[in-house]
Amino acid sequence: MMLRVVLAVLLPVAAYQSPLPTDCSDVYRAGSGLDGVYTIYPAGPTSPVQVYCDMSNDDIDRSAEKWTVIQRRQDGTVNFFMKWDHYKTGFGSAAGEYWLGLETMHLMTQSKKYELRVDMEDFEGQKVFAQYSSFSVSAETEGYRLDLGSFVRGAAGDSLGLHNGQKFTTTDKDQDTHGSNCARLAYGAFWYAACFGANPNGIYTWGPSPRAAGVQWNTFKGLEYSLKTMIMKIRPVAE
Ligand SMILES: [Ca+2]
Repeated sequence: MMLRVVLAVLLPVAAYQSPLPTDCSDVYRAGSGLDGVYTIYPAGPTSPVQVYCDMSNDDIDRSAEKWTVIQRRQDGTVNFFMKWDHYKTGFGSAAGEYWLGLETMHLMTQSKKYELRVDMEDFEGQKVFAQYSSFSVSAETEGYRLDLGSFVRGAAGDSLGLHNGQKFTTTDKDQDTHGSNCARLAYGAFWYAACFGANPNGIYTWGPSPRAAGVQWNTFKGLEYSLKTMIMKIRPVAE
């Protein structure tokens, strides 16, 4: 009984002092420093979104903290060969494989300046990453265009640069620069040009794949190797 009274008094004050988190950086600032699934509110209090927060340092880069994961492949349990509406709203599970959704990515990246990091690993245990100085997604009326900053560093190399400025393409919405539909050719969905250097949402296969349709990063393992993991994550750029 006493606890209930105390909570009733404290909660409105706490809510006033701590606005709802819009990304994992906010979650971290509010005192949660552990990796895991958290709820964020990029579109306001009535639209909670579950995300995986990569809060801790890892073994290849000391600065790998407070990242909001926007895409994750790791075991092939989620089907990524999905259509426009799914890529718009998001799918999968924040505890496993998922795509955050283009609308949420747009809302997040129009309110703050974000940087992007892509972590990946092959089936031999080699881990690399590629980091970019900025990442934003335009509105749906502009095709959810990718606006990507410069390649900063990472042994994975720059396979995403050629996707800068491209609109998003799915099997049922062709916005690429290829005569055909790159989502159909590459069994994925992405900011394809004609067609890709990176195919994070391709078909999950195990290692060598004879055709360019897997989870690929050209400057790491080429276009005939499907990676074990691919994780795209963003965080606010320190101003
Ligand atoms: Ca096309």
